[in-house]
Amino acid sequence: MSDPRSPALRVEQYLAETLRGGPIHFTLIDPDKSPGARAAHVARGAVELGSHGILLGGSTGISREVMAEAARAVKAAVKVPVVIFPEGPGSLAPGADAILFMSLLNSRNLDLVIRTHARTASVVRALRLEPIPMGYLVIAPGMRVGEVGQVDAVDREDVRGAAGYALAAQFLGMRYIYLEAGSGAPAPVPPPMVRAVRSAVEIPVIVGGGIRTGNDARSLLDAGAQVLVTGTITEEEGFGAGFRGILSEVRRARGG
Ligand code: 1GP
Repeated sequence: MSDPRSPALRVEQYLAETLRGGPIHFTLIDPDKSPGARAAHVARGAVELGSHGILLGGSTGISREVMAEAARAVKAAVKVPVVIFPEGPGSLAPGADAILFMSLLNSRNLDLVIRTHARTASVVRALRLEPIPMGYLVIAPGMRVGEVGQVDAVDREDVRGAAGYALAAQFLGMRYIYLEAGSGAPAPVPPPMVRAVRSAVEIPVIVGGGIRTGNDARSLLDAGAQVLVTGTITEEEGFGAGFRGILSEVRRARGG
């Protein structure tokens, strides 16, 4: 019998298998802006257009009730994984498949590096959320997460610095590295930085923040990004040309 404390790595298995076919896309939904049924509607539309998973999170001070309601509604609407992108302990809620169990690598606040994790790991287990070990690295400008996260943002030209963080994350056992320019950033993480990080590590490279067009997506995919995350575009423009262009570049990179 399997150990109930160690649920199968269902989402990680899905990610590994899907990534074997090429890069993938995740849609970030903020349950504060798109609660319950609205979140389900966005998720359904995104998945129909080819998104491979749903992240829930992204605002400040999200409540457990709002997160739980969104998780339940989105789970009922789509078959792809539903993963909590935590903003703090309030984001820990039942109903999702997994949680990005992430250390904010370049924060000056130890709570965001490890201390909150120590306080909440048992809650993650009790909620039966699959923890996905991830290094989270904020690149300038960083936007709101850069401020709230009290980061020393990595300069956009500092490709060696970013690669160093990523390799350290891998050596510490983290299984993904997320390069974050910040939600709503005027430009995504620079492709040369993505290229340097991708060639420095074996773990999958997730890139998010400021991806608004098919061209943005293409540059990042050409540089080696394996997971693209977008949020603002669907909030501001719905499923228009921008979102469709991004998904079509992901499909093209997968050879489809
Ligand atoms: C936030 O990187 C994501 O963590 C999404 O950013 O809202 O700019 O798409 P956008």
